[in-house]
Amino acid sequence: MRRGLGLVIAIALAAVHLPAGARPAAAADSLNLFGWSEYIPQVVIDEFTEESGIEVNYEMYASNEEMLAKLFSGATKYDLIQPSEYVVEALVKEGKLEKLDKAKLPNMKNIAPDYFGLPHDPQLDYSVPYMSGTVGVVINTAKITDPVTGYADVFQEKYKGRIVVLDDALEIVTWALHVLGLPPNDVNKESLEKVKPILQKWLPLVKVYDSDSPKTALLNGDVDLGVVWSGEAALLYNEDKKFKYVLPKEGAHRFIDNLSIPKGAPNSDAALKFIDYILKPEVSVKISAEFPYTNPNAAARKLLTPAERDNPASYPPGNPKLDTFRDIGANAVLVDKLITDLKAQSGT
Ligand code: N2P
Repeated sequence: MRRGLGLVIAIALAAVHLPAGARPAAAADSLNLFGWSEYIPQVVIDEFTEESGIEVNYEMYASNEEMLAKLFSGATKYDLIQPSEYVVEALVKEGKLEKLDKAKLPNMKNIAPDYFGLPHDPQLDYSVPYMSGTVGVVINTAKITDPVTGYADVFQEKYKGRIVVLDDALEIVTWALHVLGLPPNDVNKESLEKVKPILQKWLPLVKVYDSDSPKTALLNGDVDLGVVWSGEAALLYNEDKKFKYVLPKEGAHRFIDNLSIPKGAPNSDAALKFIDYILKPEVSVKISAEFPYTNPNAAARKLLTPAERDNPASYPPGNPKLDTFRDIGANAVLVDKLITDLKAQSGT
């Protein structure tokens, strides 16, 4: 690996096995949307099409790295992507995002003020917050009676074969960094050497890797605890109060997922229309209803039901101050390799 290679280029070069992408739609009134799975309600997309006449081709991914690999494979010209904050930081650095025409985004006024001034895009010139959330521990308290307060409590021999985790290399590595008391953004060759022995113990305990719908294995009783996205934990809690969500005591981070337009997007006007559409409070609450993450839209938050507002996974009590991920450059490739190798060793 050449030194100093940016994250985006490094990821693209590392992507050797790419699934065939959908071809861009030829019609002028169309939008190629590439977003996270289990995140954008179909009803929101359908109502947007009804109102605007713009056909939406919606493709999904389960990690930022998967999105980057496909974006740079060039198989499809996407108009709208949904990168997390650390990926926005990298893409902006490398000039890969269109500057947003704010005159076409009047509903940006609805974004809560604390989403401005963050390091990845302080003025929100290239990204509009879609949803925010945390990653934490979820426990089926009907099955697990011992206290579980952090990562080290989850990854115990006695829970072998009862654990679900996100299928996300960067996430997994940062949990081990937290356990070592190392800053989660200190991801490099040296720190990866330190987390390796921990992960060698943890990964063989895992039964299910799932970033799309980790709630499923918990709901159907395949596993009893795990480390998942907060919105998934919120859905579990809605289903049954026995599912408890805790922010790990060793440290947690919050993510901010955004809508951004890749440089050279063929239908950037349609993309701007979609962004402004989802910023309408009455649309944004529909997203919260189906995918109960932390809504960055202040006007929409006022429309949430008390039950939605009181879901502790969606809106953590005490509103703890949590850091976000930063761009780790080409070290992303080392993270991916470490987890791939360890998974192969552990036979999972
Ligand atoms: C939605 C995934 C949450 C995104 N399924 C985590 N950044």
